[in-house]
Amino acid sequence: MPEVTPEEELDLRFLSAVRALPGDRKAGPADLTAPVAAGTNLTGEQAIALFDAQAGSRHLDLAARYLRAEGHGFYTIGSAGHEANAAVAAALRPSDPALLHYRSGAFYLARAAQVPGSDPLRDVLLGLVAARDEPIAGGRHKVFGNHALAIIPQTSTIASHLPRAVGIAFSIGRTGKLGIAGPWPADAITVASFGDASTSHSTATGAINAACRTAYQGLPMPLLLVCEDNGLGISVRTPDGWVAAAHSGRPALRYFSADGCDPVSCFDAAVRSAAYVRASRSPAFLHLKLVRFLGHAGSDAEISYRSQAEIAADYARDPLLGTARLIVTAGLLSPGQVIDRYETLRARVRAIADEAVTSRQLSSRAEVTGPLAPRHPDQVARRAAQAGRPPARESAFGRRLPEDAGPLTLADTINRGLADGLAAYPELVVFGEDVGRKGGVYGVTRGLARRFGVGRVFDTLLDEQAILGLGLGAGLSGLLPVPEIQYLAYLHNAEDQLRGEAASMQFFSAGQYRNPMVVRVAGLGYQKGFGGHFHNDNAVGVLRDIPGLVVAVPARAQDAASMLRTCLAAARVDGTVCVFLEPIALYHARDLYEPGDGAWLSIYAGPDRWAEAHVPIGRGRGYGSGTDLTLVTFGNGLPMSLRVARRLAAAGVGVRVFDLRWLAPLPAEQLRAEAERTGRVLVVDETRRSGGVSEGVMAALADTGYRGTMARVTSADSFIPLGDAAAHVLVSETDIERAARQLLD
Ligand SMILES: Cc1ncc(C[n+]2csc(CCOP(=O)(O)OP(=O)(O)O)c2C)c(N)n1
Ligand SMILES: [Mg+2]
Repeated sequence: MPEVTPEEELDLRFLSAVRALPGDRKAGPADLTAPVAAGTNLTGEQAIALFDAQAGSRHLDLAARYLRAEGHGFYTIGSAGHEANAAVAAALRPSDPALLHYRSGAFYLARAAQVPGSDPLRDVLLGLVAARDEPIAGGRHKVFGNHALAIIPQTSTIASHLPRAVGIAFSIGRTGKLGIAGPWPADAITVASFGDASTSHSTATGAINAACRTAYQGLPMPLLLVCEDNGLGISVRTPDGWVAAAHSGRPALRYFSADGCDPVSCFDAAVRSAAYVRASRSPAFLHLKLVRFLGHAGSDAEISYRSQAEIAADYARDPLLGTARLIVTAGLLSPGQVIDRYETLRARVRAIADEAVTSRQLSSRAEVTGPLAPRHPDQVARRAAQAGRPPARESAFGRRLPEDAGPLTLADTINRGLADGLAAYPELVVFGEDVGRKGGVYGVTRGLARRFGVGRVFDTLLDEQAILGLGLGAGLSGLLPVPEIQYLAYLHNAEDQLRGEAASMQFFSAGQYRNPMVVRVAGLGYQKGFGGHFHNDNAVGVLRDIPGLVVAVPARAQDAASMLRTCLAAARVDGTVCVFLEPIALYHARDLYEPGDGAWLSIYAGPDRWAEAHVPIGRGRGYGSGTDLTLVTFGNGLPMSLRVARRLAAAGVGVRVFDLRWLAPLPAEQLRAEAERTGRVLVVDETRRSGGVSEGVMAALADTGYRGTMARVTSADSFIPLGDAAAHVLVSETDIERAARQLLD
């Protein structure tokens, strides 16, 4: 006899258990609108709808396996054993934003059943075969997402959706308070589901903490956290009782729990928890105790870490069987009728699957990358030139408009640029550690909270993942978030929220969801030995390789406000995710060549000059017209290179300096033209020798066909030490001049 596969076993066990249910349907038609039992509001109709969603989900899991075996399917992580989550969808509204665990298939089906015109079985099957017509990711990922169902797609990084969920929950109230039209109804609640092992991930603990703390502060946080607890994270057991112990009794978080194999218990707990969150605008933790069938995924032989007896014991706790039992014992359907429904769904899934395998997959690189990072530079230029109406500017600046304030530093210019942004975009919010009352560690946001109110400029808790998560949720909710990360070194511990979440959202939703964002980051070295590595961090490689991410580095006041306007406009027009990397050492610099020359200050351009001053994304800036040598640089390298250029000019060498201004995308064509004017390029890169900017610049020169000489001078592959020792690792003017002379020889 051929061996029975786990999925056949699951199927057969369910069928025989239903057949064995006692008795036939009671005489007379049951009242489908009445509760199925005393003490619950779950009606017969709802119980049957739950069963349909659960059975549909079960058949999708079986289909994932046969599609894989037939060579058509690419994904086998299923929802079998977790189908109780259908009750959560039943307790919510289809307009409540949902961010789902990869085992929340029955939730997906149950929600779709509330929205006319949905075809969730087809949606999921198209996902399994990576079809181009799949409704959310368009064949880029198998994920539960659907714009019409307010289901926001996830990456597969454990818990990475939770900071965003907190951000969305926060933004439901904040958009209302600011009078901004957002996509969610004012009384919506956010739901996020995840596994038990995931609750231990720092991203989850950080997000749950952020939700609790926000609610504890008295701010609205309508968030329903749903833990689908099957007791396992792949092969690793979650200690018995841990999820309850860790999440019950937490400040400002109401804990609910239910037995996943009992549909009445699940439905009641879901209804109570959702009602609590909706009415109180406070977070709740709904703990569903479930089982996991069919191993972690198709490739996982769970028999290697679980006993046969343990696996078999789970069959008695099958949530689908629990619902079937309820339906039969409540006299709603006979066992035979339950089986008929189950078999009808099997046939529908098979028929759609047969069709799905003929659907087209993404067929070119251009098609795959199309939604990654759309760019409409003309629209961005127009938007960037629009100022807030005069009264908005007047209330932003009072009687002293920044264009009349005389020469400003880089920090002051960014401050005025942010104020102009706040005046131009009513949906713009500025937040981060210390940005509110204190006005930032370097005073860059000084006065903004006072002038624009703490609803728009505010301090957050000390958690970079939560700060970016707030940006992710705010961007999706109609706001224009400008989060600040206090230092570049502290972006790294939260970087996946930019890489995995922000930058991938348009890609994995085929452009249906976007999270516009301008992340301000203070960074880079040269702070005269102060602060050591963590305040002088120069590691930007980690940003430059994120697909679609824009990285701006304004080195001087004259460029900073224009570049900021471009980033804000691109975020608004194209949903662009921008990192605006501000060189700390230049924030308050005034002079360039000699003390007192004031050459690093600049008059702020008034709105009548914004169109002419516009700096498109990826447009660098050239200085000088020498024909002997091109210095290519950015950030702190710019003033150093300009000084070296002047010294070389005194020695009769014609130098031009090119400031990249954008590290991603690089101004490749302009770079080649600047290089060809001299045929000799020295890249001055304050970041590392390995993985730093100069590698990309030299590759871009080679790629664009530049055939002249090139060399580079960089900082060391080192962390930056405290005190005078910092000078040994950071590239210096002496290094630049020496390398330039060598190149000229
Ligand atoms: C950050 C991260 N680390 C590791 C993984 C690999 N991984 C995928 S699922 C999983 C276990 C998750 O267990 P749990 O949260 O309990 O969810 P379940 O699969 O049991 O429903 C792991 C370790 C991942 N996806 N993301
Ligand atoms: Mg688990």
